[in-house]
Amino acid sequence: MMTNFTHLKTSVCILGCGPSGIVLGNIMLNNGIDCIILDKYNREEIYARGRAGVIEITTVQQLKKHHLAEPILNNAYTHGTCEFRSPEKSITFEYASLTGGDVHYVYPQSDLNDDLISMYLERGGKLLFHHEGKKIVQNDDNVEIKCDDIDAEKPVTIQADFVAGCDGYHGIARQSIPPEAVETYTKEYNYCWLAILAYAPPSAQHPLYGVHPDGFSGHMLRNSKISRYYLQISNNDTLEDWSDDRIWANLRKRLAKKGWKLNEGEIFQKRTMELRNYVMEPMRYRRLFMAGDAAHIITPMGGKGLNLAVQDAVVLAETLIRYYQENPDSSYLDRYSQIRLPYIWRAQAFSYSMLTMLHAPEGEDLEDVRFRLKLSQSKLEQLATASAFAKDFARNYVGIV
Ligand code: RFL
Repeated sequence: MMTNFTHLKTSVCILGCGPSGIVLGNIMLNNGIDCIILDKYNREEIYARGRAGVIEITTVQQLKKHHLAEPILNNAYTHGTCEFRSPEKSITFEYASLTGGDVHYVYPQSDLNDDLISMYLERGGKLLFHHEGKKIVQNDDNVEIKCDDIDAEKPVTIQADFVAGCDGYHGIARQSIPPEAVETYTKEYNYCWLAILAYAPPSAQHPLYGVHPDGFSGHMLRNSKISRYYLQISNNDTLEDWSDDRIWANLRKRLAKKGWKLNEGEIFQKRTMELRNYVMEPMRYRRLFMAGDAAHIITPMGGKGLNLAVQDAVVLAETLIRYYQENPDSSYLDRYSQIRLPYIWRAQAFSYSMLTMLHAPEGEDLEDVRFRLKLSQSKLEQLATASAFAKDFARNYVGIV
């Protein structure tokens, strides 16, 4: 007979199967700590949420330590050069030469996530797809996660010692924390990005960042047939305002360089992307630990979000393993947040500084806009001429901690 209610028990319930959730789950499993991962989507739906995949050296090293780096080491390509272009000049920035050879690994986030799901399932990990977390109930000696089994249309309760909120910025974990229990910091912008994917071969061998009075533009490499582009647009713009012809004309203008030609092709995806920064302190509320985008959001500038999510998961896993294996006082668990926050703020600081360096400032105060434009130009100039500035930028960009 079908029951209309399921009750499960585990040590750590992981809400969300994005990069932070699946990395945490794999490390728990490999260290003999019982866990259950649940995600509101199925595997194909999770895979379909295509995102970029600039992976830092620190992320690779941390995954290596836990035998999870193989997908990257076997499949990623690397780059150690990018180029900044403005109407006045172009700077080819060979950052690998300033970092002692450290480079970025490029591997799509959806492939990495799916490879890690395979590793987890092959080792017998428990993963509930199509289970949507609805409510987190904190008790003195356990926590209950109330969710819906979407396929069976029945409620499920998972009782755990701890819950990891790895369910992204719009998930339920963040909403379950009383506002007075944490300090939050937010920054919003009066411009956003148009993100474009086109069937067009890359127009350069490295990423291009265009700095132009009309606004920022970016050209990122995907593969030999598909390229990604970004354009800074106004928050008031809609997709209808940006015809394909207008997009190509803007990319040609904002990335212009003598003798360079933009390869064009059929645009098959365009979407607007809000830019936002957000940090929660601490990243723990009683039996709930927050990781990845659920705890902090960063603009895509500098490619830090996935990296922070994975690095959170590794530190959280190591903290929980020590807690279970050595039974320290529960205040030991505070160390997760204490370790992670300085790195998160460092990434926020770098990403913000890179964003403001490359974007045309917008605002009503024209004198302020003119002043900030000159500051951006000075920073670009320093990348080419001031070795200490360039080295510091390179180390932060590549993610050396
Ligand atoms: P995710 O990846 O959002 O995963 C959260 C998971 O939680 C599930 N979920 C729930 N499950 C059950 N019940 C609920 N109530 C649930 N609510 C949500 C969701 O289905 C999902 O599977 O969070 P996580 O793990 O914190 O990972 C964060 C990263 O995905 C994110 O920071 C990066 O994608 C950011 N990012 C980039 N980061 C980089 O380091 N390098 C990059 O090159 C890079 N490029 C990007 C990016 C993000 C982008 N977009 C779309 C914002 C490029 C783009 C276009």
